[in-house]
Amino acid sequence: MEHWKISTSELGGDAADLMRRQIRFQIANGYMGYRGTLDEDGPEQHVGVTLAGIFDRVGEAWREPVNAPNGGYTAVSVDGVELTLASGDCARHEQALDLAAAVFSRQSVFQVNGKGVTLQSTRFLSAANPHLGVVRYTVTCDAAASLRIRTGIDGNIWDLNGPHLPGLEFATQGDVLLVHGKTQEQGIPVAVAEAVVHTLADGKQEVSEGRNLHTWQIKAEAGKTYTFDKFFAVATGNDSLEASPREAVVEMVRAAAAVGFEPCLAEHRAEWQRRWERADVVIEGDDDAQLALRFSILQLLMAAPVEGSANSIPARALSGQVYKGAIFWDTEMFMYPMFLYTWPEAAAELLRYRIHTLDGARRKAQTEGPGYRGAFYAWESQETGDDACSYFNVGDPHTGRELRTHFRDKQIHVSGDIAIAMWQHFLVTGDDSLLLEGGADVILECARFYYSYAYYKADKRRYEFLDVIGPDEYHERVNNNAFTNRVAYETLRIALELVEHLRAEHPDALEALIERLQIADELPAYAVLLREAYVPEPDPQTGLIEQFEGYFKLDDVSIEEVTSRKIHPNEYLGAGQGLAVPTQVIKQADVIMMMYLFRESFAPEIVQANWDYYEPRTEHGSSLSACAYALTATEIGRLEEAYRYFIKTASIDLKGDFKLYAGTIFMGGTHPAACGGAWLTTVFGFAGVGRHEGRLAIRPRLYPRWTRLRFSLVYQKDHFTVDVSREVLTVQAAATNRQTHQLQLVDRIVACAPGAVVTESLSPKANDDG
Ligand code: IFM
Repeated sequence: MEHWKISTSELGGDAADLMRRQIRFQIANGYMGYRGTLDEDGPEQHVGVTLAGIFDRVGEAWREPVNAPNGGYTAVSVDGVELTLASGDCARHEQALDLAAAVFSRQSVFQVNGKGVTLQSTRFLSAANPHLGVVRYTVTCDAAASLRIRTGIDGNIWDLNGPHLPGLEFATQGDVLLVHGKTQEQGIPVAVAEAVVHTLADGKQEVSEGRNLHTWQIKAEAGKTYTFDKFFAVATGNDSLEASPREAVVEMVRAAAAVGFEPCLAEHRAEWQRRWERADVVIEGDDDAQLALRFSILQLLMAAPVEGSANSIPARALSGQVYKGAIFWDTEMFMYPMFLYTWPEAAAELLRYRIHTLDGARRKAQTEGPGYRGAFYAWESQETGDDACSYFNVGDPHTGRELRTHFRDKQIHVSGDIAIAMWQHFLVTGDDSLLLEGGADVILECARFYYSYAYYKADKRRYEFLDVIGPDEYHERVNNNAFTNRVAYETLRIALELVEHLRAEHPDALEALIERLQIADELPAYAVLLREAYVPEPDPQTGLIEQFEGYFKLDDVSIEEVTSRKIHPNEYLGAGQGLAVPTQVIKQADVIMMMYLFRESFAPEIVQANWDYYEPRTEHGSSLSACAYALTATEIGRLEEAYRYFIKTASIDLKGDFKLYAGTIFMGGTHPAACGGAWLTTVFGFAGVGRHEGRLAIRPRLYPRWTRLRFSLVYQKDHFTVDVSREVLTVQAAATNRQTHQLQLVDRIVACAPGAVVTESLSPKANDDG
């Protein structure tokens, strides 16, 4: 199990340590996430079974995803003493996460009245049936004892802004327990059922303290192990099921219980094996990097939306209700590329979510005005695509007051980020069906949005993008942010290329599209805007690109100086009066993010000049920042710096090295964008994978301590295994590939037929200089 398991025997710590542990050990299956809490935990320990794609609002509080009643609940008492880690009776505890199949397990040994009691459980959320969770639980006492086991569904739910399921109802159907309710805002039914398979003597069913339970009183024999298997299922009114959620979950747990624990686990493991065959990356020579990267990839694979759900991956995945369970640009820019190159069907699912929420983006353009049209995608997007981001999105920890932020109304780059991802799907898969499914509408509506947003500056004879926020959120309402302008430019370029593609390949679809969007009159104007759009270029003397107009005139003080001025440790450095606002200290990669995204467009000396300028001024206040620095560092052969940032991005959740609060806002959860950044840095960065002149191109610059990198890629629907050692780059094409590909290996173009193995020797220079 080397590099396939994490574990801890930590017992104590403060509330923050506990929270970080629960985040690290969470499991998910795209439909729901289950924080790494223990079987006996309840809302005080922040148990969360967070559901994908179902949201609710209570009063004026933020809308957030719904947490389901906890079907994984079990509590045990021995001789009248409840066994909990907090009780002080726990002598030894270990919990583990099996990365190969997202299986959580725990073993806790308690000492009660001189008797040793061991609790063990194994929990997984089925990858084969996403509604299903399964737990095997065992209790062993080393002396005769009076044992009480209570297991079932806990209807006491921890919410950030709930309760979302008030007035839960409890029922039984034969041996199956049921808890169900409806969301407050839309009355969407949510149901959880649970069935237990056991060989215990008869117990009883009862509803007690908000829980629907099976209870057993057992005269436990010394050394005997008491085992039972729990099957719980969750369904909501959002699911396409033949029966009602209540009927469906009862049916599901009955079926799973009839199949049994082992076969359910085997089916789950088989699905995980298929996932890892696609997405695993082997790093030889560096155990820390291997574990951190695998853990990062696991986070993305666990969060991949269920096929056909048109859901996407929220900024904190399914680890809780943080950030309103919303989908940000994080998904397309940081997570999506891994799926695109390893599991394109899942990548398409992520983009379908944007197709599905296009109307929400259209509504936002109209309401955020003045005169905006097209698709202004939500900064924080939920199920309809309307923006969940509040105008006051951060709190001041001194006064508790909400601070006006402009994330929602000014972070316009999000539309272009989505359009770029949509076009990438076509380029990398070679399949334009997603464009015909609505992807083309998304691209053209994003272009239309920028067309409606641009200002013509007559004296400069150019179109500008004013009053925006770039990726660096500490500087709001700036003009001509380099990243934003380039993304807008690229969106318009893609839109026109798309039209040409459709004209050549699908003229009828183009005609229908133009008619549907009523865009015929505007298209020529997009070409003019493209010609005359202002895209900041490097200064000819310094090579620097100014992040936005006036940035270089801001106070050039160090990050240490700015942070030393804080009065409260959780103080937010941006918004109106934030300490970073008058300075050149930036929150996250901005120009450098642009240099990663458009890496074909910048010469190494330009990247280098900007990296050296912006890096000391970047506070990395966002988990999205480190990977952009890592990636661009590989482009310029700064492999030590690249590695430093790689480890930062890859181990954020593994080490729990993240903020729990921004201002007054709780932010604890996983960081799937950083996890995606770990994959990007490894595969696009150290292995040098990319597209060049329409070909799959690989130009390795292996980190010196790594002796080998091995991974799989899917390109134009064909499969390749890539193996980079210090001496040679080897690409093996699957025998089932449909065509011969022209690959660019370092500087050579090589034909790679189905089943062929092609190699390129790597000089030490190739690896070390990038
Ligand atoms: O999308 C990011 C943003 O760039 C920085 N603040 C956090 C958001 C969610 O991760």
